[in-house]
Amino acid sequence: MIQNAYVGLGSNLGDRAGYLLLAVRGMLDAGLDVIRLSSIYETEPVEYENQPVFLNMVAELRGSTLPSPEQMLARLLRIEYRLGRTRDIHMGPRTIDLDLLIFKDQQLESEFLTVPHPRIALRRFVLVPLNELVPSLLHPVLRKPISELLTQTKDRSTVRRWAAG
Ligand code: PH2
Ligand code: MG
Ligand code: MG
Repeated sequence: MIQNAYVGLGSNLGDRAGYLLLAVRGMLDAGLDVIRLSSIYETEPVEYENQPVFLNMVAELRGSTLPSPEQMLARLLRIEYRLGRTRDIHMGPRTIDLDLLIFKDQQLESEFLTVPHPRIALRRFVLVPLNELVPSLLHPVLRKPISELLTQTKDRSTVRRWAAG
């Protein structure tokens, strides 16, 4: 049983670490109980490769105080908007991207939201920080632990712990 929810954060424009931290503040201000953060990682762009290097991290949110997944998505989108997120190029450069990765054991698919996020197993920039927080968490659809998804992923992109400066 997964108790909590997991949000992926990413930035590759401007003050990247500043945007990650403002987004964490934004989640707390929106009543989303952030209880743990992974390290920050510098990550090679994947899927749409011709763009600046990213900083990525994962936040763990306390499940007992969460709104519905749809309500949560609305709050995350509002934070993105306030931090200057625009949507010009699909998968392209952004000040901040907040993706709902996992919401307890829930599975849902609507026009606006698919949970768990469909690309978790294809992205080292998600698997590495998620594995730092919860290596034994069983993916609700794939039924494998995050640690195993990480060793089995076909993604070969570079992900390394980021040191400021
Ligand atoms: N997000 C994408 C596409 N590619 N690559 C990295 N390294 N990090 C991201 O956050 C990212 C990406 C679309 O959301
Ligand atoms: Mg994304
Ligand atoms: Mg997104």
